[in-house]
Amino acid sequence: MSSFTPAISDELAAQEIELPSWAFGNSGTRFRVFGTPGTPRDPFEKISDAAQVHKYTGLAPQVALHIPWDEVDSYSQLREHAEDNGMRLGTINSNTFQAEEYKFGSLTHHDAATRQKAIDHHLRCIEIMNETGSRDLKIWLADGSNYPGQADLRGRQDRLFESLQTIYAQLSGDQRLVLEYKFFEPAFYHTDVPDWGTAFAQTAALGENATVCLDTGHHAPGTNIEFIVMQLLRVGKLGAFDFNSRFYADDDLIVGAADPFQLFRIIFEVVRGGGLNSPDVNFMLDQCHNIEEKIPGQIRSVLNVQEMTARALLVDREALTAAQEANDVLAGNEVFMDAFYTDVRPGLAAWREERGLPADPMKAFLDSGYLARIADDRVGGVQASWGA
Ligand code: RM4
Ligand code: MN
Repeated sequence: MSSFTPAISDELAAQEIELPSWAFGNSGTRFRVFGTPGTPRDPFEKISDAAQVHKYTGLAPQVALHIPWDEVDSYSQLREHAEDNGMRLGTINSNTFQAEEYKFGSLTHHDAATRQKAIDHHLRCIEIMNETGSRDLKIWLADGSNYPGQADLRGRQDRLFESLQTIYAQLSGDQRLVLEYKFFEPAFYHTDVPDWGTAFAQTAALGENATVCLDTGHHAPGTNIEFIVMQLLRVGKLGAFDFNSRFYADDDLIVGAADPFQLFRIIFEVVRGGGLNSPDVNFMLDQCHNIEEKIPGQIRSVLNVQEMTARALLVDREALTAAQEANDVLAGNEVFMDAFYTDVRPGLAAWREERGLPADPMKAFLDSGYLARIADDRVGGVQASWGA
């Protein structure tokens, strides 16, 4: 028997984490893209790989696509393939950072034709969403400038809003626009959507189906990310997470690898703010594996998210509130830290077994022989993300 209360077990059972298709393709650094045996040859194979993560963890039934990296002739076939593998197609991520025209910007560009090209790309993404059954269009822009005086900061912000409005108007039903911010890179002086305040201002003006995506790797060092989580949940604008971890910049490392305590603090605020297992908040991973094996890397990440969720759910909220209201600084901190230091791994292993999942998903996957099989089958696979 797992040691969790029935309420905690139920929350854990409801948790879903979306995988990024690009985690399964080749990626690298600015200096080199390293290949891996068994690299997918097409988006179908990326989904097959993602399905392995779900098969062994029960945590990840949805895959996000990146367009054009995941362009296929038939999205209904891709959807069928996903469904045959027990998966759903999820967030559609747009890409306006790899075409020549976007050198000086996309949705913010001063040239109307360039802006239109970027808008059209998003309209194409919405068409794809209609075929894949996806709810969310996620926009991350590489737009920015490198030198003071290079660009009209205000004009770009105004044009961004106009472009987003045109895109937003094409959404239907429960579809959402999710705007992701990042404080720098590839631009170094200014970025057009650098922070949650800008993403909030833009999406608040668009309407209620526009929300903010918080990528945990997109803040300046030392930023109190859990505070942002709290605030966005409080005002009903936290639409999605891109989870990953970082030591320095946008490192896109395994979730929880660099700072497990930060992950705990973030997930605690999600729980506190009603964002856990809420349809309003999509938990996605945004990681690019570079030197480690890709499927095990994703397995490690989703398990880390699950472990921190279990720990966050263990916080004795009543005792915490009592300590806070008594101004008992040390008691409040102790209640919080007690949950963080609890080793939930044996409890989760038992919880998994109760549900017919392997107690040790990583070992079960490695023992399955899947990696050797794809290494033999998929000679010449070059599906790439950053290297494309
Ligand atoms: C960006 C951002 C986006 C992701 C791309 C690959 O830095 O995090 O979410 O789609 O990388
Ligand atoms: Mn991201």
